[in-house]
Amino acid sequence: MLSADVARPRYDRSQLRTGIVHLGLGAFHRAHQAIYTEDVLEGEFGPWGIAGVSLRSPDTRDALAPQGGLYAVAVRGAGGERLRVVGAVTEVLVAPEDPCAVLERLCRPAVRIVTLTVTEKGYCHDPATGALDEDHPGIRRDLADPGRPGTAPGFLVEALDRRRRAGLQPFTVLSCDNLPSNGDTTAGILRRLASLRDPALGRWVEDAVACPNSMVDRIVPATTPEDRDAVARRLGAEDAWPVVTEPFSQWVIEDRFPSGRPAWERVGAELVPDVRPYELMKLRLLNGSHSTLAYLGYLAGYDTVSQAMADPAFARLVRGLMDEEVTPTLTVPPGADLDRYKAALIDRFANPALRHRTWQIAMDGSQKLPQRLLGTVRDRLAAGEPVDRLALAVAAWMRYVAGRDERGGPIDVRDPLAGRLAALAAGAGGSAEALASALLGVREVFGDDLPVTPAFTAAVTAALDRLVRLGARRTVEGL
Ligand code: CS2
Repeated sequence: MLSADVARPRYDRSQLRTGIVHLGLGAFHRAHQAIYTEDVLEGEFGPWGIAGVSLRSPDTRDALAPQGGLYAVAVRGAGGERLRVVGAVTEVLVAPEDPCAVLERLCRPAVRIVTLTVTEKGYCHDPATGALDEDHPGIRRDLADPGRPGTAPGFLVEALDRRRRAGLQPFTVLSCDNLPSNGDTTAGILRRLASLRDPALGRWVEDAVACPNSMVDRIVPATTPEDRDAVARRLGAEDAWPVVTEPFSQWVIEDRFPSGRPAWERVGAELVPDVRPYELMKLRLLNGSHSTLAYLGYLAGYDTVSQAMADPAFARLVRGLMDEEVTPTLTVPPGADLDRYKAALIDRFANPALRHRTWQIAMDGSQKLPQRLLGTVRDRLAAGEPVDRLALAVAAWMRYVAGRDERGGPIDVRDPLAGRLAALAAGAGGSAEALASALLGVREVFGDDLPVTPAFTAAVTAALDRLVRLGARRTVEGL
């Protein structure tokens, strides 16, 4: 028996039909897009059940299948915790176990939208340019054997091809990852992969498949065993994998859904003609600060974002980064109030009820830096303005991926380029200058321009030198 104060689906789940396939069924999707769809179903029932697909591990399926897809969301904020059981996920598939089943779902006429949260690296693209990485091993495999895909682009293109041949409408592809112009980027990747297979398919993808841009925002740290136990106690039932999140949630979507969509605008999503200003505001202020806190905070010995934010020197750094270096590069989105937005961000980062690990955010930096920090750097440099805090964040990433913490212990660096970054760092010996110069040469991160921009390379090298000599805490304090 569920505790009486826990909200649960009020619609008849047995009547729920799948209209959305979601690739990348992680905690973020379950605490964000699935909640909006759940709210739509509560308000006005419709054919919008979600078939979730894990592209790698069976863990989520193994947790959710015995629960019939139900799971709990714990929303933790200043006012305590609210619990809710969500019913929108109708089934969970594990792509590597059965790619044919995934393709079968993607080809159902009733499926009208495919949403994606596959993280930056799941797009198999070059992070500096946004173009498909044609040498990506997964892409090469999917080109060689398109009927058994492994990557997200491979699944989408194969399913689109089958739909085209069957005379079905394509689905709308809605990226919900923190990429710049995530819809346009996805469209370019799909078009390229499709035309490598068949120019006619490439043209059809270009003409017929809508890929709206979207900005997604909710902080959803990885669930810990303690979270699971605490949720079970409050729920009055076991949930093998609940998700824990904050009260804040935002979803801004470009309204291009030729074959229909749930009425997400009725439940708080913002449907707008142009997502770009929202996206820049979010990627640069929130995610840029997050990555800054992650690398510097980790090096300074802080396990979580809220611990780092409790250090006045770090709180000052984030405020300075946002106000002095990021804000001048932004166009204020219609109706937004940047001062309130930034104040809310500070509160969200400081939320002690969330244990968001610096190590978790530090993951995949090679895929994140371009849109979180380096776009801002380019705009600042073009305006002839200083980039001190941004350069410090980049230097902290360099110190981090070199793989040794400030006490000489190993850092578990997770990044698709980890091996190459570690080899470059090893080749640089202990010198800050050599390390900066070696890592600035990683073109997928810094492009062709930044490594030859002295104002940037000098600022990064000076910051890295301070980090190596003084450590992260004292460097941040000395800003
Ligand atoms: C974080 C994001 O892990 C990360 O890199 O910066 O997941 C962040 O929590 C979300 O984008 C918030 O919307």
